[in-house]
Order: sequence, then structure tokens, then C-alpha cells
Amino acid sequence: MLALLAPPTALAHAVLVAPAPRIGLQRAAGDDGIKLTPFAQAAAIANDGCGGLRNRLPDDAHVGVEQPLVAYTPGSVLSVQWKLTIPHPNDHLATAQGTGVRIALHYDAGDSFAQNVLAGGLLGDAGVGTLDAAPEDSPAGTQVGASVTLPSGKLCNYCTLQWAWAAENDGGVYVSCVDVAITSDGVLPNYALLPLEESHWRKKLAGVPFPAPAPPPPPALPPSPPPALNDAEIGLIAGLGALGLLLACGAAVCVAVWLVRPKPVPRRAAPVPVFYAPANT
Ligand SMILES: [Cu+2]
Repeated sequence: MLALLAPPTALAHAVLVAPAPRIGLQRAAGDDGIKLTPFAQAAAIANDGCGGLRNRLPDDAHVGVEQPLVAYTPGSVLSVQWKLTIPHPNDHLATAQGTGVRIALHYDAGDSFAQNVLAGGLLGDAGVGTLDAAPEDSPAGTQVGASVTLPSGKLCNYCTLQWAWAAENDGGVYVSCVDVAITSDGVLPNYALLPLEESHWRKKLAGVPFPAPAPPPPPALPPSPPPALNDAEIGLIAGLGALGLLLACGAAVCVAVWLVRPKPVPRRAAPVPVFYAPANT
């Protein structure tokens, strides 16, 4: 019975514990973490973001960048902690090529996680195979940590700190992200005062889904037909029409009468009397 309930040995899972992952990736107690596949695409998946819709619990509406709840100063050292939820004896640095953890930062849309690797690495990174998910034979629930140093001189209001474990024999990759700020004083910015292009949902992190902007307004409706006339208006128009017709008819009758009026007979000019004078011979 116990053997039936035990997870298949081909699985290995882990979740980020600290710093607390972003809201959509925070795991309920007992959650094992979501495997993103395939393993061969582990670096591409991690470089593309935090797993998006595939990397959240089915009932979790959150996906994408959240407003950071924690701030650090450049150059500070932080402890990144994760928990092995389901051990996999075959996914260790010594036993699987390309297996391992990477901790990386994404500052803004102009860079990528691969450009800011803080510890370990995935296939294609210089540090691949240098950070194990857990010591061999670690039991489930083992918490593992690594200290990373934030780059000096680089600031951000919306950074994404990413933890990723590519597990070759498991056939996938586990990704957790934390939204952080890195400020000169280590204090969270006043996000309400940031310019619009830096506001929560507009922060465009390459490959990281974020709430879509409001859809454009629907196209303008075709001009509506003139409103129907009521009975009083119809009556008024009919009355005016009848009056106009009456006037037109009257005018026509007048014209006709004028045309057929009796013409005065032209008076003939009275004949000029002619007198013949006797010939003067
Ligand atoms: Cu697994």
C-alpha cells in the first residue's frame, strides 16, 4: 500500500522557499512544485521567464510580474533557500550531465537571466554543473541554501530573481521567481509615484507574462436611423403636406385661368379717309 502511494522514482521536485516567491508561484504547504518540460529546453524555458501559465497552481489567477515586496542594496549578499520536495537519487551533479541549479537576475527588458547568473548554471551557461539541488541521498523535505552576491552598481525597481533546477533524469526543469527591488538605500520605491512605463503591469520582462492592457474600445457603431416619429409629428407633417398641395393646386388653377382668359379683340385702326384731289391739269 505504501509503495502504491509513494511517488514514482523518476520524479524529483523542489520549490523555492526564500526569498518568498512571487504570489502566483507561492506554493501551498505540501505542494511539490510544477515540472516544466522538456529537460533539453531547460535553459530556454528559464531564460524566457518564470514559466507563465504552465507554472502555477490551477486555481491561481496570478501570473507574471508582481510588485516587489522586498528590496536590497547592490552588492549585498542574500541567502536563497529551496526545499527538496521529492528526492531523485539520479539527478545530481555527479550522475547527470546538465543537471543543476541556477540562480539568476533579470534587471529589465534589455537583458536576460543568462546575462546575470549569480550562482550555478544551466546547459549553455559557464557555471553549469556547479550547484547541486541537494546532497545525494537527501530525504524529502531537505532545505538547501546558497549565498549569492548581487552585482554592484545595478539598480532596478522591478527585478526578477530566479531559481531554476534542471533535472535531467527527471526530464524537466523547476522554476521559481521572486520580484525584488535593488535600490541605493535598500528601501522599496514608492510604486505609486513611478512613471507609467514602470508601473506594475507595464513592466515588460522578456518572456514573462504580465496582465494584458485593457482591450481597445469596440469599433464605433454605424449611425443609427433617425428616431421614429410619433403620431403628433406624423399628423403635423401630413397637415403641412396637404396645405402645400392645396396651395400648389390653387396656384395651378390661377395660372390655367389666366392662360385661358378671354383675349381682348384688337381694335382695327379706323381707315384713313382718302381724298382724291382733282388733277390740276
Ligand atoms: Cu520531480
